[in-house]
Amino acid sequence: MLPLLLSMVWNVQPALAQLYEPDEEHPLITNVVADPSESQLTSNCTWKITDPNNDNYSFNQEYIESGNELGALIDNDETTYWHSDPKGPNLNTQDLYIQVDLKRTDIQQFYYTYNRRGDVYNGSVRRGVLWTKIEIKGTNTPEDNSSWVTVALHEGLPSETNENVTWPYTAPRVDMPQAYRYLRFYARYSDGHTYWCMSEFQMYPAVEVTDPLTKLIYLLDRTDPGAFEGGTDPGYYAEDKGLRHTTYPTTHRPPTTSSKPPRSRCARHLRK
Ligand SMILES: [Ca+2]
Repeated sequence: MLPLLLSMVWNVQPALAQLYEPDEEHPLITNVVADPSESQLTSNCTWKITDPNNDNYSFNQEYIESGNELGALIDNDETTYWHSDPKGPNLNTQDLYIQVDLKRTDIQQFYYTYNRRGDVYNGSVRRGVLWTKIEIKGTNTPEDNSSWVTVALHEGLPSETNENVTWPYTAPRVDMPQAYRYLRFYARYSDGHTYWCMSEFQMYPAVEVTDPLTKLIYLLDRTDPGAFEGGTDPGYYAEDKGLRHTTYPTTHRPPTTSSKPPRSRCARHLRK
C-alpha cells in the first residue's frame, strides 16, 4: 500500500503544486456596522423587523435595534442571524444580494463560508432556509451598474438540513479574472422559497498550500474522502501530534506483521 500511495503522490505533483486553502487566520470581513458607507456588508433586501413580538426579533434584538442587522453574520454565534425580507422581495424573480466591500484591492482568489441557523425555539433547533445557488459578481466601480462582472456561479449547494457536510460550509474557491474590491453574492435559489437566511458569513484569502504533510493529507482526502481517519493514514505516524492512528477501513488495513515506516522516510519520498 505504501509504495502505491507514494507513487500516487509522485504522479500528481503538478496538481499538488496548485493546492489552496482558506487562510482562516485572516478573515476578510471584520467591520460590519449600521453606517453603509463604512460597513463591509450591505444588502438590498434586509428584513427590517419592527414588531418586538416577532420571534425573529428576540434572537437578533441587539442588531435590529442598532440598525445593523448584518452584524449578526460575523459574531460567531449561530443563534443570531440575518434574514432577507420575506414579505415582498422574491429571490426567484429579483436580484437580491449581500454586498461585500473588501476595503482592499489585492484579493483575486478567495473562499467564502456561511452557516445555517442554530437558534432554539420551543425546544427545537431552527435551521432556517439557506441559499443553494449563488451567483457572485465583482467590480471596482460599484456605482456603474454595467461594470459588475460575474466571477462565479455555485449551484447545488447544501441545504440547511444536509448533515453530510461540515458546518459552517466552505464553498468552492473563487478565482477572479482580476482583483475586485466590491463583490455581490446573489441568492438565485433557496429550494423554492422567496427568501433566505443564515447565521454567519465570512470570506478568506485563498493561499497556496506548501507544507508536504498538508499536501499529502489533501491528496488522501481527495482520493478517497473519509477513508483515512483524519486524513493522515495510511503510512503515516502523526508524530507531531503524538498520535498513532489505529482505526483503519477494512480495505486499507495494513498487514499486522509489518510496521509503518517512520515519518522521515515518507518525507524523503515527498521531496524527491
Ligand atoms: Ca451569528
